[in-house]
Amino acid sequence: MSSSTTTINRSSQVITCKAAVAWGPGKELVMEEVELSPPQPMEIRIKVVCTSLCRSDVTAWQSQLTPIFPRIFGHEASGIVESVGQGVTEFQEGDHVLTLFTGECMTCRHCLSTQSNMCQVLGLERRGVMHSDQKTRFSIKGEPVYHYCAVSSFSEFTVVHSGCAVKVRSDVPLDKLCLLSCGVAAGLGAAWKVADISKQSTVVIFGLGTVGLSVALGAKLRGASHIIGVDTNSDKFEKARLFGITDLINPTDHEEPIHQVIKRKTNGGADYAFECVGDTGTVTTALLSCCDGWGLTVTLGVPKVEPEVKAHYGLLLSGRTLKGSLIGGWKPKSDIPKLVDMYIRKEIPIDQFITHDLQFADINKAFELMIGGKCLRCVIHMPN
Ligand code: CXF
Ligand code: ZN
Repeated sequence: MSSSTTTINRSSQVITCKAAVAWGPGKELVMEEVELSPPQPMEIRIKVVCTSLCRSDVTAWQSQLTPIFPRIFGHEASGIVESVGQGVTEFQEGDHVLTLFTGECMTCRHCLSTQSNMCQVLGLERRGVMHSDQKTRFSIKGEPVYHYCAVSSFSEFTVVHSGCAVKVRSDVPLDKLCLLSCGVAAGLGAAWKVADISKQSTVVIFGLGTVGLSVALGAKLRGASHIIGVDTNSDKFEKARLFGITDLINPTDHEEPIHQVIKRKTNGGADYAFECVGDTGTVTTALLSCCDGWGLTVTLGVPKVEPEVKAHYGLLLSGRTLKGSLIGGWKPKSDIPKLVDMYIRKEIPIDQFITHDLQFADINKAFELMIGGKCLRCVIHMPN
């Protein structure tokens, strides 16, 4: 007699899991039991292992401008593939992955260009739904719960498009790697790929959180000779020195405009300026702080209010460049595995950015720490 075996096809089942749901702007997250659909064609379902809190999660959660609630935030995460949807050949169950808040379809004009990482198909999703059908995969009692950046990692499990995840080697701790899913990759890429900082150059960085300090690290590794850090919170200065910042400025200690202080220190302006605050007034200050001729300002921050940048046209006429960058200009699927290898070779000290390890149940604590300027990265560990 042959014994019968039952194979459970997980990829066709709805599961329930715990997620930290935001019910309104700025409202404390609530642990809820949510239903999560199976991965649809070309999607994968991931068991989230770790997720770190990024400033832009907090900005979007607080924003009254485009309230999309209830919502599951989180876009910087690592996990393990639990099941795959129809048509997925790139991933299989058990693969280690990082989520991507801006994906790579590999076939659109931008994915085919070496000059862009702005995928036209799987780019930044701002409406709280999935790219393929404008629907949510999460629900509570049948009512939709919206996504964030089509990632939503503040959940034990999530579903993402297979183009919005990158496979990583399985011998690297996922509790460290999650930082390469956004913040650290964004800063390093801005320094290396977008600005392509040269040796002996002068660099000024506005905002000394994880992104700003990743820029500093990138600048130091490129041999910049003078790295100036600017932040209104002097508590950040001690840590900043460890990342290679040689000169620290708190604008509240100065009466004259801060770009004048920087111009004096840099003999007429820095070679490179990086805006990592998310304030359009600071973008203008950054432009004013870099030099005529070749000064380059790179913006990385996401503005909380006023999205328009103001600058006198003469700043550009005199040779400056203003350039934006999303996830450091990296093509995430192709480039992030290279950063993972660099971490393994001890070329990128990701661990130094982790100031707190928290359990998922304490996720609101991470928000408090971020708002209070008391952390770099809080890594949130999901239950096993
Ligand atoms: C952001 C970019 C703007 C939208 C949300 C995600 N990236 C990193 O934090
Ligand atoms: Zn982020």
